[in-house]
Order: sequence, then C-alpha cells, then structure tokens
Amino acid sequence: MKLSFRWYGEEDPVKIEYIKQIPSMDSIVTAIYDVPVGEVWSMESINKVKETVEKAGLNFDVIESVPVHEDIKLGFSSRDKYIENYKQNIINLGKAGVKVICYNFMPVFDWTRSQLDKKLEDGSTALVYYKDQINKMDPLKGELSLPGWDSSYTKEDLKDLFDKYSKIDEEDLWTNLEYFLKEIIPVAEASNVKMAIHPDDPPWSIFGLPRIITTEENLDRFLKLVDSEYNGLTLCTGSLGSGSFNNIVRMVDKYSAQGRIHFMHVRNIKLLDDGSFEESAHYSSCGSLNIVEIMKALHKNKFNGYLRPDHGRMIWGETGKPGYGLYDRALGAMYIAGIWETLDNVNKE
Ligand code: DNO
Repeated sequence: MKLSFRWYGEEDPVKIEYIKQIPSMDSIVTAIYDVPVGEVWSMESINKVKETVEKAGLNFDVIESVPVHEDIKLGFSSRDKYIENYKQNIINLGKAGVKVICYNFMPVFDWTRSQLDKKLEDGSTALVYYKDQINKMDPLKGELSLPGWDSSYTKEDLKDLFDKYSKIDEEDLWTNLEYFLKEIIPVAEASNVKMAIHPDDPPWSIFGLPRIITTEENLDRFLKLVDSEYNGLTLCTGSLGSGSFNNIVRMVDKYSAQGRIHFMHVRNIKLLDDGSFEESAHYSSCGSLNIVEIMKALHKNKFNGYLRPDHGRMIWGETGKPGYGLYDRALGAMYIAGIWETLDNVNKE
C-alpha cells in the first residue's frame, strides 16, 4: 500500500512540505487545474507539477482527475475529438511517469453534499448529505454553491445540460461509457497507465440525472466492459458506503483480490435512518464503516496500489477547502498507516 495525499497545487492552503512531514507519505495526488475540461494538458505544465512534487520528496504517480467532457457522457458526435484529447492526456501523463489516473462518469455534478459546515457535537465541522435539504434544492434555480458542482456553470449552461440529459437514460450512459473505454483502455495499456474510475457520490440518481457506478452489480458490469487490468477502480469507501445496500468490506475484498483496485479513497461516514449521511472521522467507531476490516481485506490481498485518506472534518480551528484540510486528513493517514503496520507485524509473528 502506498500512502498518498491530495494536493490542489500552489493555490492549496495546505503546503506540500507539510504533507511530506506525515510519516510514510509516498505520493501526491493532484491534477492540472487551469486547462478547460476536454482539452490537452501540455507536457510543460505536467512536468512543472511533477518537478514541484519531486522536489518536495514525494512521487508524482497519481492524477485525480482527468475529467471527462459531458459530450462523451452524452454520446454526441463531438465526443470523438474529446476522446482523442483524452488519449493524448493519457499518453502525456504516461510519459511523465504517472501510474494511475482517477476519473468519474457522473453526469453534470461530481460529489454532492447538502451542507459543508455542519457543526458536530465535538465542535468540528463536516460535510453532510441530508435528504430533506437536497429535496428542497433546485439546481436550475441557480442554488449552486457546493464544491464539486462546477461553479463555472451558468444557469443557462445547466438548463441546457439538463435538457440534453433528459433524453438519455442509464442504459444510454452505459453505452457511452463502453464506447469511451474501448477507445481509451488500449492507449492506457500502451502507456502503462492504469485507469481507475471513481464511483458516483452518492451512489444514486440526483436531480433526475442518471448515475451508474453505484453498486456491486454495476461495478461487476463495469469491469467486464473491458476486461483489462488497466480498466480498474478507485474504490471510495465513503461514496459507495453511503448506500446501505453496499457491503464495502466484501467489495474491497473482491475487487482487490481481482487486482482491479488501483486507488483507494478511505473515509468514514455515519449513516442516518432516513438514508442521509454525515461524514465522520476515519476512526471506525465514529462512523458506520469498519475501517479495520477494510484494511484487513486489502492487506490479505497484498494491496500494492495507492491509498489516500479521503475527506476530513475541519478541526482545531483550521479553515480552507471543506473536506480537504490538513489536520483531520493527516490524522486519518496515520490511523490507516497504523492499522497497516499492525497487520504487517501481526502477520510476521
Ligand atoms: C471528492 C472526490 C471526487 C473525485 C472525483 C474523481 O472529494 O473524491 O471529487 O475526485 O469524482 O473524478
């Protein structure tokens, strides 16, 4: 297991030197943030980030994310041009030594929460998804202020996108995903870059938009679309785990045994009775997921991919990007590394 940490580049309030100070930290997970979705990342900009990461003593092995243009998800004829650009990005990143690319296939919105600063009992704040809050939201009325919801969308753009998606259903989305994978996976194989799709967060349809990377059954289907090791998963425990229908330990065990998990996002959530959830500290008893069992499954299968502590709460007065502060993610990293070290030692005895 290679421990990694997401870093948003020079603009990130979390300094890269601080990340290096976390014991056993191996890699930075980052992206090129100033190129519009669908365009090619230049070798120059890739190499610049690589240099910064390596200068800090960390590896530049994982990209999160190379975003997929909506025309590809919608299956428009313009997709071919964007797919060619996507392939070029895989080639360029492969040249720079990148080993894993994380991406997602969620229409319009990436991860979605109803509130970013919910005060928990201990005074920390966390990201939450309360169904009653979501039900009151109407993205077409312009109530968009959550991260992951591209703030560059105007109300008109959104209306237009919603109109386009109203004409396609889940099966169409599967067809468009398959088309995309059949094009890009051979390039990933040739470039020795493993593709790792991120599950939909939360794993159900929101605002009437189709979502398909949601359940074990669908992940099985996804992996069969192109049966190559290079067509793999980012297994995000918190995303899949927010559906009580998903058995995360079983999924981690199954897909790591198959060698199809290239990147793990580990975080915990507290499931509430009505299907809502709150993000919690990584520590197992703070949430509904058993992180020790998850790590045991990975360890048993000799997981050799990348793992990052996912969202943390905001603690100790830290401010900054919700979910992506230094302190709670660093606590999460050490908790995870501690479990791993223990498993290594116990297995030696
Ligand atoms: C949220 C992240 C996601 C993830 C993308 C991958 O914090 O896990 O935004 O980066 O879905 O494409």
